[in-house]
Amino acid sequence: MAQQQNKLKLYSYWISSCSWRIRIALNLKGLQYQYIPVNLLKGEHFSPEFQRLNPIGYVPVLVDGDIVVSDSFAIFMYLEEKYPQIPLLPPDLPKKALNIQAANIVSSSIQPLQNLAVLKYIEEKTSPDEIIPWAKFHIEKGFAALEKLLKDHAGRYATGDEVSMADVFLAPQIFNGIKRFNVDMAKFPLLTRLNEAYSELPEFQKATPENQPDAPLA
Ligand SMILES: N[C@@H](CCC(=O)N[C@@H](CS)C(=O)NCC(=O)O)C(=O)O
Repeated sequence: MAQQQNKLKLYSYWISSCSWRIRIALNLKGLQYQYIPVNLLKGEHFSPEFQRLNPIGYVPVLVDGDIVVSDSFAIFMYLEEKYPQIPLLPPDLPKKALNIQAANIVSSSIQPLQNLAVLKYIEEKTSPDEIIPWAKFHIEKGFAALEKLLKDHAGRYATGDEVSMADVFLAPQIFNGIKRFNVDMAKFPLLTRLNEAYSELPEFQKATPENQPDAPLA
């Protein structure tokens, strides 16, 4: 069983939902890590040093000794295999597939469409007024699919009564939908209920943007 030998390093930005997923996973797995802030608004992700770690220049990046992994999905899978003591993927194959599907809806069919770089592009090519409607449209499409996908499987959490991968990806995305893009959550009762359940868990609370060292002082 792999023990934690090196202190992990996480390159993260306080409000980045992709970084936030990994903060939750690390907390749930009880792994200590060093937090290295990358200020996206100041463009620190475009620096040559950061781009050497992740050529596409996005957070998060995890450094584990000599190993560098970027992309939250890849980092999650890496952590799951390297640190299996507290698993976040269920052994039951259909349930595992459901978790991967739900997580991937967030990470490939929702978040990329509301990423900073995409919103800047929309703003430049159309107008600042198009940003929120664009993001909202894609988030709501994804949320509608997630409601349908999970409705017959959810327990206290997304795929049952144990916290698992789907929850790790859902929590930051639901928060973003509500706080940054004014999504009307009345249309998504299951996601609303899950969001309430997440807010009670210390591992999720510790990972929220306002609790990060690079969060601006209120
Ligand atoms: N698929 C990647 C996406 C990473 C990503 O989009 N990160 C955002 C923050 S959540 C970022 O660094 N954005 C910088 C930019 O858009 O310029 C992942 O899941 O890690």
